[in-house]
Amino acid sequence: GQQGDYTSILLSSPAPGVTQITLNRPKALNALNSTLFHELNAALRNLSSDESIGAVVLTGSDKAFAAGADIKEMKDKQFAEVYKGDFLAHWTELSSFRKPIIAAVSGYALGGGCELAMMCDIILASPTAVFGQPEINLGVIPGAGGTQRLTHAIGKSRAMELVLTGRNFSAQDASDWGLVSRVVSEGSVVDEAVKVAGKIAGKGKLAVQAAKEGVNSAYELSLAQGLHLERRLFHQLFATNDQKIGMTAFAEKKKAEWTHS
Ligand code: CO8
Repeated sequence: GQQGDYTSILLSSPAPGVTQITLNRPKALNALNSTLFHELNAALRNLSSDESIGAVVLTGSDKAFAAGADIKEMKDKQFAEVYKGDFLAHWTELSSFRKPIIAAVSGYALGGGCELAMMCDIILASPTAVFGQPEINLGVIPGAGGTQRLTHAIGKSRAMELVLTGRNFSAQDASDWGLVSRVVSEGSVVDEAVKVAGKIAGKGKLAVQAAKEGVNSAYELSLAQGLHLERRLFHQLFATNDQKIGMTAFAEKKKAEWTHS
């Protein structure tokens, strides 16, 4: 079944078209080690090709989304090994996942945990969420997007202060600064994320994929290039059945029955 032989993640189906991935190393506050990442990547690869899945929720426990990369696993690594093996490169595979993925963050999202949340498309936070890039306290720097995605999300001065001091920041700060889309009531973050994922899973998958590609390109391209790509994606959707289905349903005051084609 879906669960496969995973030991560090749990898979569940909380709503039609939605898979929930729960990071599950409770004794290590979901510290991200290589087993966990191999399992996460394998699960995402399976979900990519699963036509029935429209969106994914990624979460941890009440206490920790993830307390960062596994410090014990990496503490004795040598330069030659990490450089030759491009340590962490495969840890960012999630950022090329084409379906929407929503991080539901409770508790600690530190270091690689914060970076993992930032690789997701939407972050919802519990009031208990604690974010931070504490790598400076370990003699290193963020290695999976913390100097880049955080800066894009919250601006240079804030990102610089956080990365240089390594101090944590609250769910409210994360919300005020636009890192997360909202703070939900305590205990409801997974339910809220599943609701959002379920809503997305009910849309036409081609339009969803194009929308995600368009928004993501805003981080990569100039405004002119981004607007050009957006227009092309928009035009391309007129080659799909779902565009005819959606617009005809509107005109006939019916509910669109997407064919994802
Ligand atoms: N790595 C390994 N083990 C960890 C980690 C971690 N990051 N975090 C917690 N643990 C372990 C603890 O060692 C402890 O194990 P044990 O019971 O065997 O002693 C167990 O989890 C419980 O932790 P604590 O007893 O420390 O729990 P507290 O409630 O007292 O404290 C904290 C919680 C504040 C979160 C604390 O555990 C902490 O500071 N953790 C480390 C946070 C950190 O520095 N994270 C950054 C790591 S570096 C990093 O992420 C580099 C990014 C690389 C890219 C990643 C790609 C996505």
